[in-house]
Amino acid sequence: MTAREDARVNASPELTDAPEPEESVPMMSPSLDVKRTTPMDKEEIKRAFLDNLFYVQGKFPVLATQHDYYMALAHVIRDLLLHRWVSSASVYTAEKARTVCYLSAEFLMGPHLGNNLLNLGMGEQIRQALAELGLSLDELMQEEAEPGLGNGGLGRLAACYLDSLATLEIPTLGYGIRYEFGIFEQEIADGWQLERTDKWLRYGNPWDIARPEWAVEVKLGGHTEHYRDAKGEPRVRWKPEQTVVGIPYDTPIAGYRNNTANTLRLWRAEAPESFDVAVFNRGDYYGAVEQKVKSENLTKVLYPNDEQVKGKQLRLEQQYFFVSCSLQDMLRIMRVQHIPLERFHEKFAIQLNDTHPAIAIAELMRLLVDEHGMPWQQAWAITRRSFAYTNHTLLPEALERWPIGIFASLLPRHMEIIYEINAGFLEEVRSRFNGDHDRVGRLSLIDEGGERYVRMAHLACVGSYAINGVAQLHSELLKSDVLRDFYELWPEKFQNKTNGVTPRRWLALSNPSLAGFITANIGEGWVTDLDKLKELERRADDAVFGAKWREIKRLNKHQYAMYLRHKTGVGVDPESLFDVQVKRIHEYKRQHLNILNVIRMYLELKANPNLDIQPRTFLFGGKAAPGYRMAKLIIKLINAVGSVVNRDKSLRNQLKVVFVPNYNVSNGQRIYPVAELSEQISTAGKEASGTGNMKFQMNGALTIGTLDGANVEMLEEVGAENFFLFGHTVDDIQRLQREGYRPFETFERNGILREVFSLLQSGFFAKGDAELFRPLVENLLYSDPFFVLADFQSYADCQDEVGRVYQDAGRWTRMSILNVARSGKFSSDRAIDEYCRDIWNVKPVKTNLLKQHRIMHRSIQ
Ligand code: 26W
Repeated sequence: MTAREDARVNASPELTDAPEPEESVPMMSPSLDVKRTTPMDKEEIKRAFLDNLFYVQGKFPVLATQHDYYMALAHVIRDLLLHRWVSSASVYTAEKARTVCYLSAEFLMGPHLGNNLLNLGMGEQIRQALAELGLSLDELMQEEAEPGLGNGGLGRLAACYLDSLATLEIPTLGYGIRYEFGIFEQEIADGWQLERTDKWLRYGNPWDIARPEWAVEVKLGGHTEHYRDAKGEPRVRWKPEQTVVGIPYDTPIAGYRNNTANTLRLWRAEAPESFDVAVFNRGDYYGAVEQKVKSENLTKVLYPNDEQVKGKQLRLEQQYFFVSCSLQDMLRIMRVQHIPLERFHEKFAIQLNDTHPAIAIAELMRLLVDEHGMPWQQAWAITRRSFAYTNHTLLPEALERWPIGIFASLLPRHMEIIYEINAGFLEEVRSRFNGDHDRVGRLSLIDEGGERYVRMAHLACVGSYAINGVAQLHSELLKSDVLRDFYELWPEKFQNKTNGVTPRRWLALSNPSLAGFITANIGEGWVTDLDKLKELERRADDAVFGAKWREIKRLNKHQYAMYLRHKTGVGVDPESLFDVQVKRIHEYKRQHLNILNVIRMYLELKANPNLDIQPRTFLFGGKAAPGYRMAKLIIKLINAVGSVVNRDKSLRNQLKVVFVPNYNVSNGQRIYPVAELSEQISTAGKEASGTGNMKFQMNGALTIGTLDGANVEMLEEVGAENFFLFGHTVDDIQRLQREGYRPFETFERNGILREVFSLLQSGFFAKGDAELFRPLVENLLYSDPFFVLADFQSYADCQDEVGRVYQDAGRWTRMSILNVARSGKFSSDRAIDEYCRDIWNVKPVKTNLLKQHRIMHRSIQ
C-alpha cells in the first residue's frame, strides 16, 4: 500500500465505506485506467479531492479555506493531465518526433482551471461532485491567481497558439520566462492608474512542476579567449564574469478532448551558490547572498512596456538567459534521443516570437561552434534552417536595437559571432547589389549611425528561413516598408500568417450560453473546426432563432451589469448598447478618439435634452505602460469624463462611461460575451493585426473600425454591410503625411471639434483645472501623430449610424449572427495549420494513453 492509498483509507471517513474500485491499480489513483479518457466518476472525484485537501493542503474540511479547496481541486485536475503528459512525452521520445519550439518572452496564459476542465470535458462532472460537497466550482475558480506573464497581444497570441498546437496534436515545447512578478495589477484611484505588484505565486502554483534535474548554467559578461585546439583549429573560450543557473518549470498544455498534453517550459534564474558561507563567515552578510539576489533578479519581473523599447541591460539579460537555457535544453533532448547534432534543424522548428528571443541565432552558433566544435559554415547552415521569425509591430520605437556597449559587455562572444555573421551577410549583399553602399548600410546588423547599435530585427531576418507578419496588410507593409530591403534580397522568405484566437477559451469557456445555443443548433464540431459556424448563416433571418440570440446577449449583459456595479460602483443600463474598447492604452489604438466622440455625444444631448438617441454604455479597459505619460493621461480623461457624464441627471441615463480596472485575460473572458460594439479604431497602418477584434466577432459583437490590421480581413469575411467602416486608409494616411498634415486646420474647419475642445480646455472635466489635459490637447492640435482629428468626423458619423442600426433589433441581430457565422477564419487552429504547412513542416503525432506499468519502465524527454 502506498502513502496515497493508506491516506485514502484513513483520511476521509465518508469515503471509507465506498467499495474499492476493481480496476484501480495499487500505485496510482484510478485516473490512470487507460480505457476511459474522462477517468473519474463523481465519487472518485470527491475522494481524490478530499485526498488532496489532506495530503496537499494538510487540511480537513472544517479547517479548509476556499483557497485550500481550490488547490485540492487544481491538483485533482493536474493529476489527470499527468497521464496525458507522460503519454505524449513518451510517444514523442519514442518517435523522435519533429518538434515545434515556440520561443517567447511572454505567455499570457490566463487562469488554467476552467480551460483544463473544458479541454478534459469534465466541467459538469466536477461541478456536480463539488456541489455534493457543498462547494461551488465558480467560486473556487475565482481563487486562481491569473499568471500574467505577458503585456498584451503578443503574449496572448502565444497562449492561444499553444492551445491550438496541443489540440492539433503537434509535438510542441513552449519556452519562456517564469517571472516571479507578472504584469502589474491596475488600480484606478481618483481616475489615475496605479500599479500594484502582481504576487501571483504567493500561494504557490499548482499547475507547474519544477524540474531541477534539467537545470542548466548560463554565462554572462566577462571576456573571450582565442586559442588553437589540439588539431590546431582556431577555437574561442568564453570566460564569463557571472554564471546563473536556469531551473525549468513545466506546465502541461492539454489539447481539446484528445490525449495530448504538450509542455510549456518556463525558466527561473537562481545563483549557482545561493549562500556563500565563506563570505558570511568574513562577516559580509549581504555579500553572502549577493550572488543569489543578483541572479534571481534576472527573472524577477516582466517588463511592462508594450511596443516601447526601454533598452535596459536587465531586459537583454532576461532574453539571453531564457534563450540559452532553451537551446541547451534542446541539445539535451537531442542527446537523450541519440539524434546527431548535424540534424538539429530536422528535429526542431524554432519560432521567434518577435525579436525578443532573436539572440538565439547567435547563441546556437556559439553552442555548435564553441561548445561542440562544429565548423562555422556547417553550424551556420544548420542555424539558418532552424529559425523562423514573426514580426508583430511596425512601430519604429518598438523595434529592438541594443547599444554595442551594453551588448558587447554582457555578451562578448556573441558580439564577435554577430560581427562574423554580418561580414558574411554583407558580402552576399555586395555581390547581389554591387556598389549600393547605402543598401549595405541599411541592411547591416550594425547600425553605424551615431552611437552604434545591434539591430535585432536584422539578425532575426538574416538567421531565419521564414519571416512573417501577422495580418495581410501588416505583411504587405513589412515588405514595402520596415523590412523592404530584406524583401528585395530574399522575397522567398516572406510570408503572411494572419493571427487567430482559440475558440475554446474565447467562446466555449467564456460564453457558455451562446456556445450551448450554437451547439444545440449545429452540433459541437465548431469547437475544433470553426468554419462549421458557417452553418449559422441559414438562421440569420430566422426570427425565433434571432430572438433567442438576442436574449442570450441580453442575459449576459444583465449579469455583467451586476458585476460592474459590484466592481466599480457604477450602475449601467443593461438594455443600453454596450460599446467596448479593451486593449493596452496606446495613442495608435486611439482610445482618445473614442472619448472625444463621447464628449461630442454628451454635448449634443446637453444641447437637446429631449434628443432621443440610442442609450449607450461606453466600456473602456486597458493598462498603460508605467512610464507612458500620455497613455496615463488618456485613462484619467476617460475617468474624468465618466465621473461627469455618469452623474449628469439631465442625460436620463442615456450615456454611461466606465473604465473597467485591471483588464486581463479573466476580465476579457467576462467582457467579450457582453459586448455589442467592438472598437477597433487604430490609425490605419499601425495595428499589426489585433486579436481582441476576433474575440469580439466570435461573441456576436459588430465592429466599428478602420481598414487596419486584421480588420481588413474581417470586413472581407463578414461583408461591408455587416461592418461599420470609417476613416482614412493607409494610402490616405501616407498621402496626408507626404502633403503635410496640419491638425489645427482640421480643428478650425470643424465646429463640433471646436466645441469639444473648448469644453476640454475649460477644465470642465477636471474640476476647473484647465491645465490637466493641456498636454493631450496640444498634442492633438499641433502634431496629432495618429491622425485623430483627421478621422474624427468620419468616426462620429459612423457612430451615429451605429446608433440608428441598433434601433432596428432584427437587422442588428442578423448582422451579429452573420459575424459569428463568418468568424471561422480567425481560429488559431487555422493559423497553426498554416504555420505547420508553410513554415514548420511538422506533422501531428497522436498520443495513446499509456498503460500505467509501461510508463514506469520508459525514459521520457
Ligand atoms: C520591447 C518592448 C516591446 C514589447 C512587446 C515591443 C513590442 C512588443 C509586442 C510586439 C507588442 C505586441 O503585443 N504587438 C501586438 O501583437 C499582436 C499579436 O500579433 C497583434 O495582434 C497586435 O496588433 C500587436 O500590436
